[in-house]
Amino acid sequence: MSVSSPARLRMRFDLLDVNASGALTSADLALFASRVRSVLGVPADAPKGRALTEACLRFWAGLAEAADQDHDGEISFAEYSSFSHDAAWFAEYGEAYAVAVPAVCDLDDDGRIERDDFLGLHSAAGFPLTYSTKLFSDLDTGGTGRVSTEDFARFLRAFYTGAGDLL
Ligand SMILES: [Ca+2]
Ligand SMILES: [Ca+2]
Repeated sequence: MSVSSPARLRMRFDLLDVNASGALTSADLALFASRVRSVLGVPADAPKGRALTEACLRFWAGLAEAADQDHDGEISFAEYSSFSHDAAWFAEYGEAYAVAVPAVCDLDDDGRIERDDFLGLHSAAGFPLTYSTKLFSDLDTGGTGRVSTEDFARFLRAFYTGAGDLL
């Protein structure tokens, strides 16, 4: 199974378009954060809940600044397609997200994410189950039934900035 670059662009856009409106807005990132908190049972005012919300706002701010060419508060697929989450963009706007998302899944703070929590996150994000189970197996290199938060963060960075195929 692999996801080519054009397919990944569409997949990323669809994943970011959490409310399936056909465009990306701040509401999508807010909805993502609230769904993830809900599925994992993390209160909005818990430190990791707050970190996730702030990371999502930052991600949105970076998207709006870089990709909303007509400044209408929405990022269309065409606008998204002409933008790239390059490493410099990601370091500024995506890094907090790449840290906060794995952290919120690591409910007992041991640096490992349980399979159910990993799959729960991905279902909250609208990620197809066939991909999330495959991704879990790929990241669970030791076959321990857990994925390290660092490996998951590394995957998230590559998912947004990498040019090669993933999954
Ligand atoms: Ca949307
Ligand atoms: Ca726009």
